[in-house]
Amino acid sequence: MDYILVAVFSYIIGSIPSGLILGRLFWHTDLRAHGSRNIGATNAWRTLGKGAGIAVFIADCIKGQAGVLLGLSLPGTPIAAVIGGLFAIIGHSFSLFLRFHGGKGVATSLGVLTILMGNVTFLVFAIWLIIVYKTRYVSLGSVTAAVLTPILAAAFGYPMEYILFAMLASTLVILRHRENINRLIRGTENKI
Ligand code: NKO
Repeated sequence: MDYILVAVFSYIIGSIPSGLILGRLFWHTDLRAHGSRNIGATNAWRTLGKGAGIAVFIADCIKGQAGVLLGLSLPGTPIAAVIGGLFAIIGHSFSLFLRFHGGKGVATSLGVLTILMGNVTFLVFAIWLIIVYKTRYVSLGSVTAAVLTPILAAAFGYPMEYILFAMLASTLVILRHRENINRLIRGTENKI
């Protein structure tokens, strides 16, 4: 029962469309009508500038952290933390408030990782930065980081629950980037 409550509350927290809210509130812009039409930090940066990108990144990251912390408030196994994190990411990507549309789960996943696996967070973030800096394709950085996350989680010897979380989150993030991947292959992907 407790696990279900964690899942439900984390899903609701994850569903809060930070990018859409911040964009509308401070820039009077609906991100869904500009750039890649995504509500994530990248499109906020691309459409509204650096400040908006960083603000949306932080807000989306906090949603992931909140989900995990909610799970960690339960005594017992790491499974509750994983459920909290995973449902925050699911909420972000299939938002209750956006008719089950939403973002791509990158910043929210990173938020979860900051609490569950500090060293993996540091490494994937560094790799993401290098790829984005060198290629200017944010999606390429995000997909590569997603592929590496479960591998690194296993390499560092994290509990099975965390590795399973990394595999599921990674799959979700990659699936959410299907159109980006197609554009990367065709050479028509947006740069930042
Ligand atoms: O607009 O389709 P777009 O070009 O915006 O956006 C593609 C982009 C969407 O993602 C975002 C969020 C950007 C946050 C940047 C933080 C860096 C994250 C480091 C890696 C995270 C690893 C994910 C782990 C999954 C298990 O991609």
